[in-house]
Amino acid sequence: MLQKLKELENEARLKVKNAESLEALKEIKIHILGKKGELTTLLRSLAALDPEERPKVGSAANALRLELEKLFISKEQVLLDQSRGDKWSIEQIDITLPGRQASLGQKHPLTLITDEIKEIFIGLGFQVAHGPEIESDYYNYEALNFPADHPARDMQDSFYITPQYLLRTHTSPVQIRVMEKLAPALPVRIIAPGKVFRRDDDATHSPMFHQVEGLAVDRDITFADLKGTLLLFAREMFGPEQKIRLRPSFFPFTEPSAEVDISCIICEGEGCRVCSDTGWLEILGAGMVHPRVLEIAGYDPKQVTGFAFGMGVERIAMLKYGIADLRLFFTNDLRFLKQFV
Ligand code: 2NM
Repeated sequence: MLQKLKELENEARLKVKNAESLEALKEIKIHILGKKGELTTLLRSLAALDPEERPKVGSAANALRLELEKLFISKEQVLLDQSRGDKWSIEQIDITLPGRQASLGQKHPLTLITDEIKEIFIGLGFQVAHGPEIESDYYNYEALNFPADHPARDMQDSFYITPQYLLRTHTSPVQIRVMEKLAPALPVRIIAPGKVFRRDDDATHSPMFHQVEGLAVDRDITFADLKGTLLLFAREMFGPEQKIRLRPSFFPFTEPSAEVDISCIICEGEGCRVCSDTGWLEILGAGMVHPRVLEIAGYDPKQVTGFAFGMGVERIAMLKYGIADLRLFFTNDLRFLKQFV
């Protein structure tokens, strides 16, 4: 019997040593230590032995069982390590390869233009102010001297949230809010960039677009200050040879009011398709702040005056970059957006 055990042990050690996979090892284990395995069967046959031989053979068989279990575990570990090693050798990393370039985003063309406009006015001593995009009827219209029956106030022309609140149709309410806060302190020199909303939607009008409005209030601010400021802006933005032209106009919040043209940046005043053969491009509205508006905001219109202006960022971006279709700004086609750095 002991001889049989020895043979079983030798056979098991040889098979385990030669096992080449986890599956093969499992087979061998079942064959030897399983319920119907060789060693298990042998242990069961102990009952038939002589009573005095039984303990000796029994303890040897149990010792062998423990020995073999340990052997299987260590071989299993070896095979596991091997299979991981194979995987690593497949997924080996070539550390000499150049890294994959991470693609960085870039600023939207409208942000680039807004930044440029801001820089110019910051250089002139203006500060940048912001305000809510949902405005009250008071700040959007009333305080800006829009009469109650003005067509812009119609539900058809603006986006109303409630009869009291609407999406701002211009950034002028920001100017009122700042004046209210500062008055009677002087001077006021601010620009208000941001989104504005109007009920328009076609090839040349988007229901959301961007404005930058400017405001200067102080003692002795004149129309000449307005003209000088706008001429300087035009030259910084479009080139040192720029001219500007003012034509009389009307806004409820300024008096007098003007439409401001720059000389055509395509033909330099010669006349072309872009400027409809006039040599001029309209880019701004402007004027002297209406005394009513100053008064409502908390200033004494007998003591102070102010100028204000407003421009559409999309229009300036289209002129500067030669963009033909307004909708390109809002459809987020990367082939378009990637062209601006
Ligand atoms: C424009 C044209 C003219 C303007 C007026 C004011 C305020 F608040 F001071 F009254 N802010 N912006 C203004 C004046 C805006 O945009 C075409």
